Amino acid sequence: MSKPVTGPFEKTAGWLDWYAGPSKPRFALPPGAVDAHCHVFGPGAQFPYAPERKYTPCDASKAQLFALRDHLGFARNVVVQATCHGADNSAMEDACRSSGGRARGVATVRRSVSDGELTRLHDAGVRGVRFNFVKRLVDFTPKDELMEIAGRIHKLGWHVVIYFEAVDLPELWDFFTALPTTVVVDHMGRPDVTKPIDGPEFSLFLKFMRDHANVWSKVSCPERLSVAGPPALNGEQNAYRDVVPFARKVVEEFPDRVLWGTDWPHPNLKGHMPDDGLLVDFIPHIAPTRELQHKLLVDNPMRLYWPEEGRA
Ligand code: 0GY
Repeated sequence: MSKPVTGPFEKTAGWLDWYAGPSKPRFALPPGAVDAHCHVFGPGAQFPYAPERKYTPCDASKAQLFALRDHLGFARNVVVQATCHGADNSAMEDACRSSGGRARGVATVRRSVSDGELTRLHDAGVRGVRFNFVKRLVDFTPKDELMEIAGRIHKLGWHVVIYFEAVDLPELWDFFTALPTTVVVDHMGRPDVTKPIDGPEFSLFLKFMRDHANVWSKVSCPERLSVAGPPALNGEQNAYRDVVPFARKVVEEFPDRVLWGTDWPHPNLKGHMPDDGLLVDFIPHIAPTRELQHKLLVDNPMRLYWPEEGRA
């Protein structure tokens, strides 16, 4: 893969560039596997970053994303709008349109979005909107505006992706449980993996999924959630070992409502930038059987993002 470059924008101080020489995974992905959470950043010269952004990344283009897809052995991508692009979905839309049908997208929209724009995004491959409640990433959009958007995109058959921190779930519960669509939680609602798996926070998250059959979860981002750290520090077998019980619990209890993604190019990581090949090697630790792996990587994302192909 080519190396990250900086465009016309100054990167946020301390920004870690994505890993340019990922290893080949030892874990063989099933044919048709989907990387269901990844981003494109710019390039800033072509798709400028949003004025209201909270960080300025290094560029991470669609060509670099597709090269990573092929290198790791994925067949398809779901490109999630990153907050550094605000509600300007151009880079994500361009990536979807350039993918030959191998990428679908999740957009960020405001109340002012027209029906025509929604139709255009749908034609490009967008199948969801993302509502972000992580304070360091966005200024909040009022909940009545989000609920109005959810009602509109529900009619298109789209879903809502939600991103929040575990401590905020109680306050957001009523809003989340009133959403009319399928709801996909990013990164298991960011559990604090130093806390017990059967403690109140993660128990509430499991209850959220148990009591609401429309709620799905991405079991992604061990590199973001781990305190134990990456393979280089701890030996490959123990990579991100503190995240394993949390992710495995979700995969085993809700095998038909889980998704996995690389999260390339890994915005806002401190300390280390993961080798995406080793991230793929994490999958069998959280989905130990071929059946679970197939649901996680093929059946579930296909059902949500390419339902017209009717494979699951
Ligand atoms: C992620 C996580 C993060 C960032 C974003 O859109 C974004 O800026 O999603 C984060 O900083 O935790 O899923 O990529």
